[in-house]
Amino acid sequence: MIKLWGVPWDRHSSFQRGPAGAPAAIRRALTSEHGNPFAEDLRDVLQADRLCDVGDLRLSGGDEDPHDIEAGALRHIADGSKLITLGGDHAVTWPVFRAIAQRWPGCSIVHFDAHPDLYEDFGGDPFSHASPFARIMESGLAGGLLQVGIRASTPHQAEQQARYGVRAFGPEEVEAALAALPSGPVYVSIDLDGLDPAFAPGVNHYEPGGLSVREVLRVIRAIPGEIVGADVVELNPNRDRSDQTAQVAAKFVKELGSLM
Ligand SMILES: [Mn+2]
Repeated sequence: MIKLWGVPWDRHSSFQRGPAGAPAAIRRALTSEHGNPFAEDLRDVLQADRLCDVGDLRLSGGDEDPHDIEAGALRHIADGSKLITLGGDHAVTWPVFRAIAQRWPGCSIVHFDAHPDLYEDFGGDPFSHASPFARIMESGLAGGLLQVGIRASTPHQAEQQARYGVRAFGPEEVEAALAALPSGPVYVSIDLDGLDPAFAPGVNHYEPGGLSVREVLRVIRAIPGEIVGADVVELNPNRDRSDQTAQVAAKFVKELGSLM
């Protein structure tokens, strides 16, 4: 079974809050009567015995939040389930991945984003939403990190990519990314700002010139390894237009659910 849970956590966002409201917005889009529950391969993903919505994690807002997120993820996968996490901002990925890596050691990561999110710390915050992959890569818990859609990096983060052997591909390098996809267990992390703002306007950090929805789906479908977990993060419903970005997030949940 695949569990869908929300982590309404945006305490470590650097620019503005909002992604804590994303799980509710994505659920509304997922179950809206404007669409149907079938993925593109005609699988009825939303049946409760396939994609089971286990609700949102309750967070205290204190320093124990990361521990609570990791413990919550561990609890959900303890019965053999796979997990799709609705952020929240990208800071959720570090504690969630810690849980995933306990069950699937050496799991690789395929990460869609405009930004590498590899800052050693951001404004003094090592748990910033701009730093989750620095924490993951320094921990040695990931078998490798492949980034797609990167177009807003910095010299510091380019150094971090080299230091940790990260394979990064810009929006014009989708074919090269397809050829470099990892086998073995894979965790998929989708920051919606990896997409062009034309497709996903409901994010905090606009970075024009990004991926299309179809390009992300192409890459996900081409992953040769087993997808053992995923997250969709950085939706800010306050900046969305007519739930357009929430619909994109819901689409990724459906297609990931079917693939998983
Ligand atoms: Mn980003």
